[in-house]
Amino acid sequence: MARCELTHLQREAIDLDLAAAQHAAYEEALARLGFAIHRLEAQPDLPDSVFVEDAAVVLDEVAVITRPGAPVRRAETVSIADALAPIRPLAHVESPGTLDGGDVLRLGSRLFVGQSARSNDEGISQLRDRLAPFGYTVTAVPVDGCLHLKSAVTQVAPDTLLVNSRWVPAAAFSGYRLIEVDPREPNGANALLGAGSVLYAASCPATASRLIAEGIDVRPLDISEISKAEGAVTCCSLLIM
Ligand code: CIR
Repeated sequence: MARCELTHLQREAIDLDLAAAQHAAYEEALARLGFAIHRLEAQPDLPDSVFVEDAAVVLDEVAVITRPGAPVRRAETVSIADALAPIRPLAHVESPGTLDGGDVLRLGSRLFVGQSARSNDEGISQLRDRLAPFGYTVTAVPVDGCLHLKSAVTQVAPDTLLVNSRWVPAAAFSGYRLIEVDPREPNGANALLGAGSVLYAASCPATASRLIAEGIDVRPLDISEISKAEGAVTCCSLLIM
């Protein structure tokens, strides 16, 4: 992790023991929500491999193995494809397409995909082609100022999204109820919805209060070390429901 990719952050020392403890607490929080944890082997030569979300888009009918936008991250897809092959037919994003799973927000049969420094139009178009046979629609959304679409918007309840509308146009999500992050917490739009609860960074208490006021069950997690690697709560898992 000390050699992770960084785009919007300056490099800071990461306490690896603390990072491991925070990751273990993250796993425990998912287990408490009822998820069975399938842990992949560590990949010490791939500093960003803990961010498994970026390597695949898993749906009921198919798992699309991505082609991450950062070339140094492309080898991460090998172990993810191995893990998913027994449970889903695989499809692949191919060169010159690039796609990071962090750019893919799935809302039922609709997928919103960030046009970011990591995901290009060719990658988004390939995702659309791979998923069209199953009835999914893919809508490209411009992202500006952050790493991924899900840095700027995530789902927090069936029809409700948490958004930082300075990084993504809120109009792209008309029809959904939007909760805006507290302006002091621009990184607060990444929340992980699972089994009706939301895992959420403890570093964003003002935004957490907004979620709680809307009746959302918020489970705070200290992810300070993961955040230093430009990660957040969604990126450390692939939820298969
Ligand atoms: C990267 O820059 O690729 C990693 N250091 C962080 C990836 C975070 N992934 C995510 O939010 N889906």
